Amino acid sequence: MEMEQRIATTNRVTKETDIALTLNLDGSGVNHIDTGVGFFNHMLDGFARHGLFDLDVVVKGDLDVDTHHSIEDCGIVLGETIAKAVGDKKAIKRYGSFILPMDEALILCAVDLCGRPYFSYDVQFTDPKMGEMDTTMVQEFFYAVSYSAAMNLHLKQISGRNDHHIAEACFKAFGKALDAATMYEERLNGTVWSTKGTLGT
Ligand SMILES: [Mn+2]
Repeated sequence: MEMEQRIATTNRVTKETDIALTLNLDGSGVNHIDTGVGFFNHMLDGFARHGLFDLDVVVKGDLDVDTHHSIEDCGIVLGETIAKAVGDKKAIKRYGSFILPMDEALILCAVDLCGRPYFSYDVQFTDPKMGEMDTTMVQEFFYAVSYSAAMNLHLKQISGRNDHHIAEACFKAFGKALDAATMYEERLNGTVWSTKGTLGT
C-alpha cells in the first residue's frame, strides 16, 4: 500500500496560551519543542522520539501563573492534531499498547483510536514537582490528549519509585502505543477496522 505522510498542524490562541503544533505520524522522531517548561520539553521529546513522530511545538503560556495552562492546552492541541493526522483511520491498526521499562519504573500504556474518549489513569508520584512541572500535570495532560483526540487511553503503573523515571516512561510508552495504533495493516485493504464500519463516534 502506498504510504502517504500524515501531517497536521493546529494553531490555538486563548488569553492563557498561544500554541503552534505540527505533527507527522510518519516521521522519524525529529522534533523542535519549546513549551517554556524544561521538564515538559524533555517529556515531549521522549514521546516524539520513541513514537517516531516528527513534532514541532511552540507554547507561549502564562507561566507567571504556573505551568497548568501551558501543559493542559498543549495536551488539547496535541490531541486535536492527532485526530486530524489520522483522518478517516482507513487501514490503521487502531489498537496499540506497550509496556515500557525505565530502570525500576514499568508503565503500561494502551490506546484505541475508536472515536470515543475515555481516560484511565493509575500512576502515583512521590513529590509535587519535577523541575518546574507539577507532577499532577501528567494526568491533566493525558486526559486532555485522550479527550481531544477522542481516543481510549489507559496508563497504568506496574512499578516505579523515581518520579522522573515514572513520568518519562508514561510519555515514551504513549509514543510507542500510539505509533503501534497508527501503523497501517495491509490485510485491511484500505478499510476501517471496525465491526461498525466506522471509527467516528
Ligand atoms: Mn530523563
